[in-house]
Amino acid sequence: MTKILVTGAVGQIGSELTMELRERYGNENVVAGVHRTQPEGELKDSGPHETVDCTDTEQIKRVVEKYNIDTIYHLAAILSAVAEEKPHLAWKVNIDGLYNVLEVAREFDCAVFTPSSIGAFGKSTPLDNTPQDTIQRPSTMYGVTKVSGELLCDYYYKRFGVDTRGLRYPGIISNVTLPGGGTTDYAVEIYYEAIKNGKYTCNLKKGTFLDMMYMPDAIKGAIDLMEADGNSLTHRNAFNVTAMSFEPEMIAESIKKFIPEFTMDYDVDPVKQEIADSWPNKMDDSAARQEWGWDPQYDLDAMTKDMIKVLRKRLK
Ligand code: AKB
Repeated sequence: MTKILVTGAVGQIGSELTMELRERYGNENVVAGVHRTQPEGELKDSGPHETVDCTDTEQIKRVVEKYNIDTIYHLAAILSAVAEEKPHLAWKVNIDGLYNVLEVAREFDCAVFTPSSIGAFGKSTPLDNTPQDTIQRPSTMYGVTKVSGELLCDYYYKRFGVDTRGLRYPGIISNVTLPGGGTTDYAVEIYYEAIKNGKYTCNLKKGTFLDMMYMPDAIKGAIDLMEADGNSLTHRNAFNVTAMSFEPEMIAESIKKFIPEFTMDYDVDPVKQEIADSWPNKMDDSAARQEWGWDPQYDLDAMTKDMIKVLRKRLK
């Protein structure tokens, strides 16, 4: 019987992933690991939750033992823009936290899913059609922690046999929980502002292409990878995955198809712009497609249509 712990369960990905895992594996078999923010609503009521600060090994161990956990989706992390503001905290959470999770996984024989990111690349990486295996010399603390995390997970698999797996996520767009402190957050905020005010001020400049993905694909990707036959995986911990690549004008145009009066202007955040400029324009995700069948369902217009439909109902 699969028994799952999700760390960072109230975060942008965690809140939706936890609910999907409960749907598939049974509510009582999926523990929401929460830290400062408490779960609310369905997330709180549908299954167990426990305090899990990933920087505290004993807390992770206690929950893994209590629920007989065999799989950990380790989503607790500091995102790119906050990591530049608080590099020491980013190291502590993203690296020490991951190390603690891997150590507990080694002791209790758990499989571990860890998200990496387009942030694991840097300016010397080929930015177009970024290969699966390529130069990774990021210049941000977030990137440093993501590359180190990929390598640490590879090491735990090779050295200790821990079943580690992971995806290099692009910007994730969702309508349940807002992201916090990422460079790609504009692509979520723009939908909320389009519905609420009919306009948006973008903090990345025109022409900034980045990979993106709608949340249902992000969640399906994580679960499909964890359910894949391990023997077919060569790149266990850092699969490039993308569903679309766009720049701000393109998402604005997509929104205008549904809200014709929508307008956008720019007020560039230099820190976020510098981070975005060091990330790929578009990754090559053929390894994920070949090794475990990655096949995203949403393109930009399909995502926009769904985002607007859901947010219109909720925000009006
Ligand atoms: C961020 O912008 O920090 C994240 C990411 C792409 O890893 N959304």
